[in-house]
Amino acid sequence: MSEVSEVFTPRNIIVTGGAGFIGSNFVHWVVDHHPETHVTVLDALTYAGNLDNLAGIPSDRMDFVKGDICDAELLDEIVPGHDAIVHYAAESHNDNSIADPEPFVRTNVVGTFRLLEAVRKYGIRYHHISTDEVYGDLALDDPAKFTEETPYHPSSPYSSTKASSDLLVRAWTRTYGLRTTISNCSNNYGPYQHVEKFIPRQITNILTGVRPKLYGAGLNVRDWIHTEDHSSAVWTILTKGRIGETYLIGANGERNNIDVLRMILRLMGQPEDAFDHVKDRPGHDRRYAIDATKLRTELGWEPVHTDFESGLKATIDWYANNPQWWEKTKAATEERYKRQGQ
Ligand code: NAD
Ligand code: TDX
Repeated sequence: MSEVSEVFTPRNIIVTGGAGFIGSNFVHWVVDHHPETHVTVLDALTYAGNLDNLAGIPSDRMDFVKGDICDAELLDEIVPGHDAIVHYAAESHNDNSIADPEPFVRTNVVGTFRLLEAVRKYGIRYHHISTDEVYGDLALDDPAKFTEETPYHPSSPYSSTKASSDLLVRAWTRTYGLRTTISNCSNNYGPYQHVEKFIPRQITNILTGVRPKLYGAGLNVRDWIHTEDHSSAVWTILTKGRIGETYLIGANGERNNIDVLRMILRLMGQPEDAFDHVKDRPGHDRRYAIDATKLRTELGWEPVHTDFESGLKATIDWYANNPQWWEKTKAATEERYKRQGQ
């Protein structure tokens, strides 16, 4: 049994990747719920980062630093004076990792190494954001779900770099006594998700008169969680989690892709068969499923967005009402997919 942590009250945190989909949701969540906490966002603003995601945050609550997590000198400049790093920055898309894995090794593995070295040097807390994909996949008819004890078995270049980064955190914690926690979350959905990902891609396809694209037969299962529930879980783990521990985050949201796509089509007033089957993803994981008992029972966390259909409807409305947010990236994203035959 590892050390029982006292409740940690972070006053001045760095959020890496805070201009991305999930990181920016966490920044808003902290600003809205914790007036005592100041946030410094460190983000390289890659194709996936967007400062508009942080619009409306008062300047006395957040500083923004444009920079690369692999830049050790920059970390020496900005880390002192902070009491924790919450590390979201990553190359996050499986299909991109299959087309070009190198940025994934650099940002996800080397970037995490640089942050851990800075945490070691300045003696601050560190929370590591990871994914359920590190556990590989489950068979469609397997009653099992992933737990914190499931062996690592990643399938894609993306998930293998995330698994590598988790292992670095564990080793730095044991060897150097770093004060860390790790969370592995299932598939997120909600506003501000890049149009390369499944749900926003299909919504914005329909909005632009393009038929949605389903990989293979569409029987693959993902365990969906609203990104706000992910944010509340991360705050819970950062403040109450036991040092050195891993917590799985999930909200019992298992659904197969074809059912999600049909729901999107129905909610958008389209025939449920108005989509194309396209080439499957190489190595496509069949099913993810999270058992979040440890997080729920030990730390008392509960999701609030438990009605997937109403969360999906609100997400569709957000994309329909905010075309200026996604239109500039849509064409380039679809060009990339076209080259991959998807
Ligand atoms: P995203 O691609 O939307 O955002 C990633 C952010 O990181 C961007 O703002 C980007 O500019 C920034 N970034 C990338 N490389 C950087 C670098 N070298 N230095 C500094 N900043 C850099 O990703 P997301 O979907 O918001 O995912 C965030 C985190 O959550 C990732 O660690 C991902 O592995 C994890 N995660 C995602 C999901 C999901 O469903 N999307 C599920 C579980 C875990
Ligand atoms: O056009 C598509 N058609 C399709 O059928 C796309 C983009 C995806 N899919 C399928 C592939 C997956 O089975 O939909 C499912 C979800 O795909 P993604 O949105 O690419 O997510 P996934 O590969 O499951 O990974 C996501 O969840 C775990 C995030 O992108 C990761 O960052 C996170 O770690």
